[in-house]
Amino acid sequence: LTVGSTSVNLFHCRNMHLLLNKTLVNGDWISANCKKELAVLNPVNGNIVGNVPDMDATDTQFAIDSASKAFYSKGWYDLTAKDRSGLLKKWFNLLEVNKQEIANIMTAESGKPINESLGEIAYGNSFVEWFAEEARRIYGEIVPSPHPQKKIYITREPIGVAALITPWNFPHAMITRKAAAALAAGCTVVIKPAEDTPLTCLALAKLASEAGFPKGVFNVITCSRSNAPSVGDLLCKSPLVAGISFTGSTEVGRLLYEKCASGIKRVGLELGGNAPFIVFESACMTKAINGAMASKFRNCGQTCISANRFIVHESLYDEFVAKLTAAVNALVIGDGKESNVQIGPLVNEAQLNKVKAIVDDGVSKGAEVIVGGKELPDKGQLFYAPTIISNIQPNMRLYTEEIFGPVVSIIKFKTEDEALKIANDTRRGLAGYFFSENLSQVFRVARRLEVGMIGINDGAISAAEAAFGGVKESGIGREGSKHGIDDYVEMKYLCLGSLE
Ligand code: TXE
Repeated sequence: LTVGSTSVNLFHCRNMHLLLNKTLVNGDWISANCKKELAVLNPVNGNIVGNVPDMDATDTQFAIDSASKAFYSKGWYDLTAKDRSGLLKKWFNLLEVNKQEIANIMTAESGKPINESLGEIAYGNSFVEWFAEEARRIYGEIVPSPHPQKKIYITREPIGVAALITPWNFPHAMITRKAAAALAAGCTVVIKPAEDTPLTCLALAKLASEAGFPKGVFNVITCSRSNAPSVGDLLCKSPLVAGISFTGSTEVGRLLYEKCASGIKRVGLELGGNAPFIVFESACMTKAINGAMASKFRNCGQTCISANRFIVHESLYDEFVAKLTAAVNALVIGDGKESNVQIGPLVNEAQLNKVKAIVDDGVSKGAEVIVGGKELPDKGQLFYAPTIISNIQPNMRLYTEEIFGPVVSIIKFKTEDEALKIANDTRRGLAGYFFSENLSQVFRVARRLEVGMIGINDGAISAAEAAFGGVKESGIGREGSKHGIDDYVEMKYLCLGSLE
């Protein structure tokens, strides 16, 4: 079945075999039961990039049933770890070969500059490669027993069906970071990508099926924002789903966590942040400016680990502001399909409105715009100027909320204690950054910052090898690294008595 027609508005692509208008459930490419479709828009100009099924709870139930059946099927349950590793390696190779086409789709549906899309794909693929290797290292334990007649074994087994709900800001990497870990562990997956960016997810699904994952192991539910609550509700409440992994807003994360409580379901949450970025007196200014630009303006500031509050020592303040202003003024803004563009549009109107409202709130309470602070309608429909704002106060949304846009909020400090108090004055605790050439200060501050990840003299911190996740209201659990498997395996204790 085909859903509607796809109006292709892409570029550089002669052969778009990955731009799909159907979704993968139970090994088949299908349309929605309700025959409704969701138009995916290019944020630069509002043109339709493609149409996908707008699936509902009935479709979701079918996907859950398929994933559950596939979990126990011979073709999957009986595979060895080496076989699962081999499938992941094939998927990785196909993702590498097709990276330009995936990047084109991603840029068209998210507005992300094409070089950043390619960068995200390299990052996203690295999780598939990493977990292909980790699949073969999911070891159990043999524990010294206190009883001569009994032996103690601990095995680590896949939890079952894993539901993965992902956001639009990293349409590829947020999926591979979860799905590759789940598949490596031996789980089957039901993925619900964000309504803004389902096309990248479908491209990944197509390549997973080409890699040979058995029918029902890899399922995708594409749906509109209005269907997301009923789809999410079912994923959380179905007894056939063993665990949920969610990346998105703290508000939705909290809701899903509550829904999972009644079934005592495993939950992994990677939620929003409010990252401090501290520039201490001993900082190297070049590193601090490069770090600020990398951390703040990647994906137009729509990154959960993006620096949110810049806390700068009074002795460096003027120089930092002047150099950052020069760097911001040099940014190339435009349609991300052009290879020189560094800043694209915000992903949708809701995000643009959020950025505007947060800046307006600050300005009404006395914040001062140094550069930017306005929309750029001549660039396209959802563009907001890279912005620097000073005189930030704790009662402003610029201080308390994750802005998720290209806005630098600067606060001046005098002492290390004062900087740390400001940095930790938030219920969020995902990433933090600080710049210092003083080694004792490096270890002191790293210990006291209440976050899950820290960039020290560095503004770009992600790696498949490292444990990604937050503290406080920024989440539960870690993704990537050897710990990324933990959300998808359950320990089982075997007590083996005498066999005679
Ligand atoms: O997130 P949502 P939004 C933060 C960031 C941003 C804000 C809002 O501050 O400005 O959240 O963004 C699905 N049941 N982050 O509105 O709503 C939704 O369809 C089940 C940080 O886009 O959390 C999408 O797939 N699913 C973040 C996903 O949740 C539901 C990345 C994320 O959407 C649902 C994105 C429901 N009831 C935003 N409601 C990060 N941590 O990187 C929504 N969804």
